[in-house]
Amino acid sequence: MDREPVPKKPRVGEEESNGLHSPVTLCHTAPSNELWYQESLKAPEAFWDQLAKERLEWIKPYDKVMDVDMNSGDIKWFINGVLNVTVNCLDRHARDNPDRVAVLWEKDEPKQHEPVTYKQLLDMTCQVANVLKSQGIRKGDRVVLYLPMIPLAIAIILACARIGAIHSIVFAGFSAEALSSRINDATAETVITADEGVRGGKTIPLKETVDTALKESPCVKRVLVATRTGAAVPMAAGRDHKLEELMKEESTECPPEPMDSEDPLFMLYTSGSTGKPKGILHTQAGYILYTGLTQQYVFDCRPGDVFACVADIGWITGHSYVIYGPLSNGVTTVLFESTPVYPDPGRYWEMTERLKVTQIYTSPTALRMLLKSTNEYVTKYDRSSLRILGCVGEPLNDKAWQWYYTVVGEGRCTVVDTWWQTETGGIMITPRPSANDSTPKPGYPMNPFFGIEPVLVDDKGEVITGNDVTGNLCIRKPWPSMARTIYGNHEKFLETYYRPYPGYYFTGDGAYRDKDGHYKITGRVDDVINVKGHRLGTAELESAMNRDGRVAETAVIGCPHDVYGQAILAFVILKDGVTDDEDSIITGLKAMVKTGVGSFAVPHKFLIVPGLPKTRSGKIMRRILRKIANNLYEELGDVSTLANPPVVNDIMQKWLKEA
Ligand code: 6R9
Repeated sequence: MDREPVPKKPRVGEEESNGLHSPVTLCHTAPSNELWYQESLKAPEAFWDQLAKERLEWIKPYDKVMDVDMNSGDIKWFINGVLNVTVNCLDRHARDNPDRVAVLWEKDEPKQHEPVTYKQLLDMTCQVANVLKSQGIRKGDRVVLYLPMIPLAIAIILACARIGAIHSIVFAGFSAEALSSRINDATAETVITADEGVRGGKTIPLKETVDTALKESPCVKRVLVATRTGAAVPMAAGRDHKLEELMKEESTECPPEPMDSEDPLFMLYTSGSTGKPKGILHTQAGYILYTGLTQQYVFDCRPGDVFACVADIGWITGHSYVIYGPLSNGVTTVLFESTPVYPDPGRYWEMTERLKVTQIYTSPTALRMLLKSTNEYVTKYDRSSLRILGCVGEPLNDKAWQWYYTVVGEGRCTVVDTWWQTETGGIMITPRPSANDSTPKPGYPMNPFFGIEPVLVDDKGEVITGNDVTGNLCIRKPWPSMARTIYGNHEKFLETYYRPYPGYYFTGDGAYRDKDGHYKITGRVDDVINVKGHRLGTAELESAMNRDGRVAETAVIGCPHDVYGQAILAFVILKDGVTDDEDSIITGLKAMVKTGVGSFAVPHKFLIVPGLPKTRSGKIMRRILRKIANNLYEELGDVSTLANPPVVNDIMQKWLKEA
């Protein structure tokens, strides 16, 4: 072959025996990094082949790097390869550095942390894996996890991966109903939970919520209950078991199940434009390769680093950057159980000083909340260990970027605003600190990661070339951690991601490419709203509220909020003849969302209106509602297609009165 070989990186920390596992170590020189990016697009097979060989431990090598058709959505990576991701995350590090800290558990209780070494985590994982096997759980079975942020949760997740069961983590803030619908969609026979969770000094009744959920989930045969607080919780005879008691009976050795590269690893539900959340499915080899690679390069992760991604394990950020990415690289990952403001807004920075955190990865909402307090909460702690300040989930506005960079980082650390999605598995667009990239611009995730080729496409499906342009954000080339399907609904998968713009993966986001070719995300182009960095489908919230017998119809939109990014605004039409006062209706609707989805999804504002703007075919014109909620009355656009024009004025009057 006449192509240039992928440039070898200078090895970092070679003198340290506890270096990152991979021979492809960190790159600090701009030219080779840029070369590497070019190479990744020019010869993707060779690029990913080298990385997969060097970074992963295989039980049996693969025959072919990839077989992906971006038109039909048929996706396969590392064909016929056999491996186990837990060997890559645990065994190889426990073998070389058994006493290295794998997980630093930052407990909810202020100033308390507990280390778990690679050896301990491997032992714990194997014990849980043996419990799962003794309970009859086999490769391919779905296991639903509803868990607090405790080290045993990581062992449970990895135990599923050890035996080849597919984990489906449901964020522990979801309601019983939301949990039950996810259990049923996956037809899971096993649920693993804990007695209670603890967050911000409050307890969360996890087992109780599971019990309620299971009334509607007859498929569940067993519930394993881990201990966090030791609270006495009801245990159904024959169905419920204390996990730690079962673990005592089991050996700390469990051979890893040989898994095909394309066997499912996990599913994770996310909101789309329709009412029903989608179980996004990720597979083995590609996911573990890409999350490890991005964790190392985006965060410039070096041997001995203490990496603190403070996301909950119930979201994709927790999956990829609390668990799989950092553990595959053999670094120390922080498991943060608390909130940014408990016991006070200095929590992150006090933790940074105590644990000597080198990278912190949080959300714009958390930053916007923190910058409201005096800077003393930050400056009184020693933050000299920090090198990289990361952010994800929603646009990082200029004010929050500046505060992060100047106050938290003292102008010394690199801010990485990373753009990606549940569906992409790992970070896609990001400044690359190890690339000595051009100076990051506030509000810009900047550049595609290795192998990623973003394109902007207009509504007709034409690729928009040149710079200083806006369009629908799509991805042209396949990457290893791309989602493979929606569990049980491949049609929906194709319809959502591959049919809108044939030949491309469609992200659902809009983006702007500036004159220098850097990317900025302009927001969702579908009916998904993003509140505090959490994706919520408008249809999901509406169907929860529509169950209130007094309501004829509802419409939910996102409107700008200075802390949450977007606030949820609900327009409500009552049935004829309903005379209840507005407060009682709003209280009822809040309760509906709380039970239907979870407290975190309760709308911030309700507007009871006489009607909604609709097209003649009966579709709600959200565009008009959004303009009203943004006080853009002059820009309502063409209302001639409305079936009921006077309603716009009624809504506007109501909004002006109450906003
Ligand atoms: C990882 C994660 C994905 C959606 C995505 C986009 C928004 C994420 C962003 C961002 C602007 C960023 N988003 N990162 N918007 N700038 N840096 O958040 O996954 O929960 O699936 O959400 O979040 O709209 O499409 P997920």
